[in-house]
Amino acid sequence: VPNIYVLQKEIQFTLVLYGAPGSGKTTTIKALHKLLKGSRKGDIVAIPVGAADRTLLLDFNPFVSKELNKFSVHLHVRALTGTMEDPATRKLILRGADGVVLVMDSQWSRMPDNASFYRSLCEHLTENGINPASVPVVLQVNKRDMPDIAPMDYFQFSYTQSPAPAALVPTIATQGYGVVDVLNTLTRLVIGQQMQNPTATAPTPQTPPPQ
Ligand SMILES: Nc1nc2c(ncn2[C@@H]2O[C@H](COP(=O)(O)OP(=O)(O)OP(=O)(O)O)[C@@H](O)[C@H]2O)c(=O)[nH]1
Ligand SMILES: [Mg+2]
Repeated sequence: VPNIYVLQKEIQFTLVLYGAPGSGKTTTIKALHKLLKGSRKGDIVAIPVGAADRTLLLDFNPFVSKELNKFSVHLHVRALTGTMEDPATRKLILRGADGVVLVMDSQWSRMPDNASFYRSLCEHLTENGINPASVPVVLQVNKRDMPDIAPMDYFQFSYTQSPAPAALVPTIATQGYGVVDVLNTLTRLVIGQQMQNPTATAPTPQTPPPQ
């Protein structure tokens, strides 16, 4: 649930990048850091969470949102990196998520991994007391430059269960293509949900899949 400080006119929220090892989470965070204007971004911080796993944090400096009644928006972006063998850390990373980027590798050979991380996303959100249908999810369909990739329609048709991604965004994280679009799309969804549903506790109706 976003922290909203009405007196200070500030809203803080956390976006989590979730996806199979090798899908492109670290590359996406690095690309965002490189592409965003200096005044907007903080540093990338790596926090050890186990022998092989680390959490990457990218903190944005607060920026004023016209959409949100001139509130200043303070964005935290978080991703787990490493083997993710421990389901406990996979679950932990989703705690307090206000929006999720589900990063998928477009290659046909990665589909079983994509499907398994999609399923575990639903499970771990539920275990964290978050109704999967109430969290905006953007499907980041990464590695569009690789050979043997599934078409965008494949992702569109395969992932329409709860949590149905509100948007699909094709990316080539290594080239920075599409990553800012992912961030903007999800930020807009989280803010939009917040404006419709200021208490943020009542579950919102599930977003229909995009046309
Ligand atoms: N061709 C291509 N390679 C990519 C793309 N995105 C990431 N990669 C490569 O895929 C590999 C894995 O990317 P990472 O960003 O480390 O993946 P990750 O999700 O952070 O992986 P873990 O930290 O192990 O969970 C790296 O060699 C990247 O350079 C892309 O869009 N196109
Ligand atoms: Mg990584």
